[in-house]
This record gives sequence, structure tokens and C-alpha cells, in this order.
Amino acid sequence: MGKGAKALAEGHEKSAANPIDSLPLANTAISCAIMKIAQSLFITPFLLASHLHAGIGTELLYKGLERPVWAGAPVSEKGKLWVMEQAGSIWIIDLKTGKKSAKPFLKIEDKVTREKNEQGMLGLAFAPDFEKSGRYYINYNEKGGDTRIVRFVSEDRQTTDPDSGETILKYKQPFWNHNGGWLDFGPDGMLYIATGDGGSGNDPKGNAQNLSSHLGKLLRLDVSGKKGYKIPKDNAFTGKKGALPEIHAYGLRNPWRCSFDRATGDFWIGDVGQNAWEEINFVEKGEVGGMNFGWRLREADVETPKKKVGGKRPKDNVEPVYVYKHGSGSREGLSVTGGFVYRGSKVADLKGRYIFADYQNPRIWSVVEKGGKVSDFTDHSSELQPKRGSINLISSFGEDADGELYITSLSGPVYRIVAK
Ligand SMILES: [Ca+2]
Ligand SMILES: [Ca+2]
Repeated sequence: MGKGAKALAEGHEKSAANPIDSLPLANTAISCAIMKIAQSLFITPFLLASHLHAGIGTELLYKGLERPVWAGAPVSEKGKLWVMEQAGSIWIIDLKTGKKSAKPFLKIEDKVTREKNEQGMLGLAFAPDFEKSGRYYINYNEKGGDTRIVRFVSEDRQTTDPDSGETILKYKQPFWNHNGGWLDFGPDGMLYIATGDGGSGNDPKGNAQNLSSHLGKLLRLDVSGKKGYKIPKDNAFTGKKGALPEIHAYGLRNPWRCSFDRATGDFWIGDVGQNAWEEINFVEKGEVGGMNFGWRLREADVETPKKKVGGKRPKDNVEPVYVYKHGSGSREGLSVTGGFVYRGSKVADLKGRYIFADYQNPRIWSVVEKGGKVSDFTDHSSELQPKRGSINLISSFGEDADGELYITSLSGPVYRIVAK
């Protein structure tokens, strides 16, 4: 999500086009031929055919949320999915019955602004010990638009007193767009927060390269204490004059959905581009902080095309592992939505693959990472279309306690990714 209200409206129109092509027909023809061969070889046709039909698809989990932007679950809570509505409410969906909780898990719509397209409640992180502590963290735009990171405690793990929040961190938002919004705990137990560059276009204030600004950064906080947060001793810029010690990495534009791989601890970022490119960044587990993802000097792996904005690769620059051009082709798009490496057990074809999407085209793809490089690009856009309608405005992917994946569409539905 990242190009503003106008772009969102355009996305609505564009997404009416269903990207389903003739692939299912082609599969049927092939499988019929294989069935014949199998029969002639006295092989049980069912087994062979079912193997050939292995694939992925989606099922509608819940319909009718108001602008869902996030989904997820604490690892201790199986069979449930938390979903977030941008206006400032969180609900729990029972994965067996598909029913939504009668009461919200949290509802703070009176504290959140959702005046503009990219403003609202944008992210949630459950504390690693949520089962015991009930603690979790929310990223939202408060009235007026500035960002707040607030800690809540859910006493019964099902609801929250809306007035019980403790503000951990607050930073100014000079413009309504590019608020980032993602936050989660890393394998090191630290809270990571991805902030956007603050907004407008081409980062006019140069926030992302400015180490004295919270904007355009990946922040890293130790929130394990009773109150507030501490700076982890090994943060990259601790003690550096003029640099905020909260900063772990910099040079981000509008990171819209990041994830830690629950199996490896590797880190993935979908960073929304300006006018030409979208990008995916990858950081191996254990890599020390201080890396520069390049914005606004770099858009993906080139100099930002706008005059007096772009520049040479800075020191410590980390190039994206995957980039794609703006456009409406099958490998193109307008606004990346970062996803997850699939670590569930039910969808064999997705195992170990990083799945991500374009919010506006809309497309859903996956790649495989090895040694910091990605390969085996696969377009899942057709096979992931549900029986009825089409998935558009892909606002987020979500992971449940078992590592199964879900897709939220800003137009309301939540889909489950399943084996076909
Ligand atoms: Ca902003
Ligand atoms: Ca970059």
C-alpha cells in the first residue's frame, strides 16, 4: 500500500479484471493424457493424478471485514486468527467455524485516525511470552496523524481494556502517507518496527538517509522490562553522535509488510517503490545492524530516476534480492505487499517458498532463497483465485500459530491458502 488515495481508487478499478487464464484447462488435458498412460501401465491412476494435481488454492475464511490490513496469531494460540481493521479494531476468527468473536480483541477507533488512505491501525506484534503476559504492541496513527507504538495487556487473551495502553514510542509524521506500520519480535526477542519515510514523494526531507530521524528506518527495541523500552546494547548506532540509538537499519521508503522466517530467523522486507520499481529485501539471521537499504538514493537497484534525488550506491548499501517494474504485466505491479516464507505443514507446494504480492496489479508470486539469492520465480495469481470472485487489493499476508498462511484483501475478505 503506498501510492495514495487516488492510486487506491485506481487499484479498485484495475482489480476488477480477473487474472485467471486458461491454465486449469491445460492441466486437465495433461492429466487426462497421464491417466491414460497410467492405466496402460497398471498404475493406480488416482495416486498419479492426485500427485499431478498437487497445487495451491484459496478458501474464503471470513467475508465482510472493514478494510482488513493485518492478520496473525501468537504461536501459543492454535486454531485462531487475529485480524485488524484499519479504523482501529481487532477481532479473533475461529479457524474451524470461520466465526468472528462477538467482542473485539481491541477497539480504539476513537484514538486512531483513518482519515487518509494509508492512515490507521497498521500493525500488531504479540510478545513472545503472550500466553503468560498477555502483552502485545500496536502501531497506529493517532488523531493528527503521528505514529504511536503502544503496549497493551489482554488479561483474558480475548479482549483488552482500550484505556490500558502504554505508549512506548511516538514519532512525528510530516505527511499522511508512508507510515510503514509493521512491527514484530525477532528471534533475538527484540521488537522491530518498520517506519516509512514519512511521506509525500521522493522523500523531500531526506528522512530515510538521516540517522537523526525515526522515519525510513527499521527500529530495534528491548521491551522486556516492566515499562517503556531500553536500547539493546548491540544496536548499530549506539553512541554514534547525531544518530538515534533505536535505529537498526535505514534507507527504507515504505516497508509494507516484513516477516521473520520462523524456521531460519531470516528477515524479509517488501519496500514499496516510487515511480518505477518495487523491491524485496532479505537479511540473513544474525547479520549485524547498520545496513542501508538505499532509499532515497536508490529505487530498487538503480539511482532514483528523479533529478537531484538519486545517487550512487552508498556505503553499507544492501541491494534488494528481488525487484519488479511498474506496470500491469504478469511480473509487474505498482505497490508491493511483502509476505512470508511458508513454514506450515498443509501446503506441500509452498514449503520453504517466500510468497508475496502486488497490492494493485494484483498478483501473487513466490520465490526460493538460497545463499541470499532468490530463484524459481512462480506466479500463483491464477491458482490462488477463489471459487467466487477474485482476490484484489492484497493488503497483507498473515501467519497462524501453525504457520499456515492467510491473505487479507482491503475490500473485506480474508482467505486461507490451502493445498489443492
Ligand atoms: Ca506519513
Ligand atoms: Ca532499497
